[in-house]
Amino acid sequence: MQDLSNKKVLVIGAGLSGRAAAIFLATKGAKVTLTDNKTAADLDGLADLSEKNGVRLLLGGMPEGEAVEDYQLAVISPGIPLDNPTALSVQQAGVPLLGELELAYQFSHNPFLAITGTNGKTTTTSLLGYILEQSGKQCIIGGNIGKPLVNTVEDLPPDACVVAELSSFQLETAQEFKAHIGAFLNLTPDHLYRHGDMANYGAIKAKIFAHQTPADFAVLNYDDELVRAWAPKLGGTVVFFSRQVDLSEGMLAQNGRLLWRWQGREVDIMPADEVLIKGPHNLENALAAAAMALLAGVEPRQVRLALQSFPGVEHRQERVGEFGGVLYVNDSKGTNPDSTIMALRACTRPTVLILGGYEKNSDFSSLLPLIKEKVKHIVLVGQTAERIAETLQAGGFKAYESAGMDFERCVQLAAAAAEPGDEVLLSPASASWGMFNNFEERGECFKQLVHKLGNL
Ligand code: UMA
Repeated sequence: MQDLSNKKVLVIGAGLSGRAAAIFLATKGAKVTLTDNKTAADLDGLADLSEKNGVRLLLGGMPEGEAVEDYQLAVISPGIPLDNPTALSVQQAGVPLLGELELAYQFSHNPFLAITGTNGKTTTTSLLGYILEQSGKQCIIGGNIGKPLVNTVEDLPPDACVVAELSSFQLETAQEFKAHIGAFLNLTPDHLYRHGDMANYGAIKAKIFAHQTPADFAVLNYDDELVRAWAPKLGGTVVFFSRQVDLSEGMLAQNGRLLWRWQGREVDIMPADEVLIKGPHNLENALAAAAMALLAGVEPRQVRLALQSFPGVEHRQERVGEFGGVLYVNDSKGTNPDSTIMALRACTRPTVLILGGYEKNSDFSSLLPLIKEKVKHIVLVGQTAERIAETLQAGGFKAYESAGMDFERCVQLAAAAAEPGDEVLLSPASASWGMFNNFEERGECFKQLVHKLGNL
């Protein structure tokens, strides 16, 4: 990577990613300006960051007279689209623009084990990190999972690796980035308001395999047609995983066992029902993580031990507790219809479902078959409530009510509708924005409200 000392760098967006990038760039001697649409009043801790690191702040948007062409580099936050006015003016002025992932990659000396896909990224990333750690391999776990990479990648020992959850937003600005082992889990509609169509969304996700050579690995879900179709176009060695098909090579779930068929050998890893995280989608996540770990040199025995003990991820089908015979499950990470479908598939009790949140123009009709099969009552909340109500009505499902924008009331209504033996599932099929800063905040709020109800 270039020498950044005394370079004028603009960081766009002062969230997690932008702040980490600004601090990192400042430690490299760059003259950093950090800009955000929000004002100082809405951004906690920025004054302190600015003072400690000598970062100039431009808040409440970029002022009119700011000479964008004077910058030598711009680093954009993943949540900000490239057609944002500041990003456009930077590009028009010919200033190189990259994201924090690319910055982290350019300063890293260790291999990246990276995971993308519409759903399951967080679980697979956490699980892979867990397998590596349990087997004694050193790694850091970060990226879209909520931990910026740029401030941790540089100081790793030579035999460590970077385990990264990567979103399409992060991959969009990748340039030289290469995953030594990359995995593409699945592709279903999400973020299309930003990426336009599925072809473009898929192509951005497939950038996880850019620059790979046969010495690198592209781990693909054979059961997902859109993902499988990338296989002939990739430079890396393709390794399939499949829950459904008895392939001659790859990581497979066949006849109730996890099998690793690779380079002419078959290793029987374990019985599939010993994998602690449950549901068909979690089995796919386990197959992907196991394949990546084995390719990274972990012994099959250690993969088995880790899969037997990995408890899952917070806010992802997380059991909050059972109160009055009702099980409460927090799936706040269910931010699109497909992830809610997966959560519903794993439900074994009559379910009261909490749906709704920020409007991303998702089509909710795909939820209807499972709703009719498993759900007895729905409480709607947030911006998408009205549109989901129309979908439910059109689909002939009438057992729903709306809590408007009142999240506490929505949890109370759900609890009131549940009887002993039921499950209350928060899996909103929508992002949290508009009511919360992120899905973690929404999940924490849900858990607190549930415990409050439980203590009554
Ligand atoms: N902002 C502007 N102008 C705009 C839009 C936003 O200035 O036009 C500002 C906001 O006021 C805010 C900042 O940009 O202060 C937010 O930046 P951001 O949205 O990139 O959020 P970060 O806090 O930096 O978090 C980002 C990822 N967020 C998104 O991609 C939306 C986090 O993923 C990631 O964990 C974090 O970097 C660390 O890498 C979250 C996410 O929702 C979990 N990801 C999406 C998903 O999983 O579906 C992709």
